[in-house]
Amino acid sequence: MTKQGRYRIQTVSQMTGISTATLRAWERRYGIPKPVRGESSSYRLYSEDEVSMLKKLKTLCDQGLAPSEAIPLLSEDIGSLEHYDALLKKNAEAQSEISSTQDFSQQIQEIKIADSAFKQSPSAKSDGVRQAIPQDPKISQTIDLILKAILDYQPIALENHIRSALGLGSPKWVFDEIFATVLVKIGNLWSIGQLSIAQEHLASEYIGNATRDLLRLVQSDEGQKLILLACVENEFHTLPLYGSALHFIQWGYRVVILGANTPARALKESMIAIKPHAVGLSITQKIAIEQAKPLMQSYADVFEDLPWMIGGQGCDHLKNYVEKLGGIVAIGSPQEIKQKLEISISLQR
Ligand code: B12
Repeated sequence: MTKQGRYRIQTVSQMTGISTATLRAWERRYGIPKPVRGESSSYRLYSEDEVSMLKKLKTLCDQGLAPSEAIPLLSEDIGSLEHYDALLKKNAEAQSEISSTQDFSQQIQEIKIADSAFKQSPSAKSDGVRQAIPQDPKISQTIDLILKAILDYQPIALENHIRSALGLGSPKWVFDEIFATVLVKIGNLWSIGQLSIAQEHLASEYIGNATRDLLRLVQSDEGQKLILLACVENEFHTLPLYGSALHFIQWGYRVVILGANTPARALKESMIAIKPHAVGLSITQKIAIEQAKPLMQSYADVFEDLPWMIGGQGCDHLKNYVEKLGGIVAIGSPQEIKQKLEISISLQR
């Protein structure tokens, strides 16, 4: 056995049965293996020790352990497969408290592999795609359970796991850390063909219901400055709008949410009726600047002197144009966005 690097990644993949994408993903995520780089090239070179370690890791993963569970076992002094078996049995017993079958960890394993495959794919580099990396194991377990219920089309389990997520933190925290993470993972899985549109709709429906409940519970119905919130015309991603509403409420505003696909004329009617202090528009799906310009102009015409702000994954490239029209673009830290809005409202009134 040797620690000297000698095998290139393709060879190691053939020797171990682990794909090159997974080898790179494990290296990035867990720091294992740690191949050296060749002196005359930047190729990864793996030693025999590492190949043998990877074979053990693969055996453990094939038997149902996630890499994060299997890696700590590698550092123990494991001489024989009987010892592996004992560890796996112990682990399987612990797992059965969470789920009655090993399908669970296998399915979660698949989600994780698909997730890391997504991160290597060209879509991961496209605009508007957020990466979600939950840190706390309790949070990631809840996220995994919600995802599994979605993948299995299990509405009752989905409802239950969403309900238990609600107990983990404040409404805004639950939305940002759990729901948004699930949604981003769903988007990632969908974009590499690992999740269907029906499953995406199921998730949106249940997470949407829970978020509307949260909004109803946290909202005060009097006394504060009012923000009118809507998605721009042809925008149907209401969940980001709800997420932004939780931010506004936490900053001390009251919100009225008009929802999806709201043209300027519809906003005008509601502005007359409820006299908001500002309007927030949400754009998730990126709109080409040539189409966005007349759209933004139609809103600016209606808002006149009323402070207005656009936010969401699809708004960054509109910054210059919207600012020219007198609007605010929600880019920067929540604190900065809050401050810009406060200044704009105080100058107005
Ligand atoms: C759920 C979902 C759907 C659901 C929406 C359900 C619903 N009621 O919202 C459905 C199935 C309807 C859907 C449809 C489509 N979707 Co979709 N969808 C998603 C998904 C998976 C999650 C979106 C989400 O809720 N994210 C979580 C939220 C919380 O995160 P967020 O957007 O960052 O929101 C925060 C901030 O942006 C900010 N914010 C948002 N708005 C505002 C406003 C203001 C004023 C402020 C201050 C802040 C603010 O606050 C929020 C909370 O912190 C995303 C994947 C992803 N990565 O997001 C794709 C995604 C957004 N969808 C996408 C696409 C392409 C589509 C479709 C075109 C698919 C199709 N071919 O039909 C359609 C378009 C529909 C339309 N015309 O709007 C792409 C968009 C790519 C792009 N950049 O343009 C994504 C990124 C998927 C992907 N990986 O390609 N989708």
